[in-house]
Amino acid sequence: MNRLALVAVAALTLSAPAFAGDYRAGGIEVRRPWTRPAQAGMNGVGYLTVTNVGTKPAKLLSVESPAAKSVTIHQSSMANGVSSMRAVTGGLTIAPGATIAFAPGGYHLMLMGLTSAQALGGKVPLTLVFDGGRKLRIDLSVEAGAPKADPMTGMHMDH
Ligand SMILES: [Cu+2]
Repeated sequence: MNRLALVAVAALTLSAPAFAGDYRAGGIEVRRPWTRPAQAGMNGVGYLTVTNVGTKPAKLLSVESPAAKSVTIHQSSMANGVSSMRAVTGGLTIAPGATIAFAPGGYHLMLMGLTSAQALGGKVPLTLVFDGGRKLRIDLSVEAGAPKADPMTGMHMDH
């Protein structure tokens, strides 16, 4: 996909309230949940965008999945040229109208100990647990991801 096409897709996603693969329930909206292919027993990494479309703060407390032994919220950061990641404890609060992006280099969901392989084109079920007993059941779609972020993925896409 060339650069122009990518820009067009991004603009379309921003303007469409209910894109395929998006979820909305209980004042929470999730867009474009995805992950990369991974082998069983390895760790997977989930990405998505969460928007609080309600009028009160929402707190993402935990994430559950039958596809992994456990799921934790992680945050990557760069300090002095060194990339590191830490577990986010105590949940993640999203202000009304705010969006939190889980994306390469920032927040992400670590799927620890995958119970089966994540194959390209497949789906990985997740449940996002928010305060107030709200739960949002979503599927991460297994995609090759942005070639820029991972040169090896780009090479394998040429097959
Ligand atoms: Cu991580």
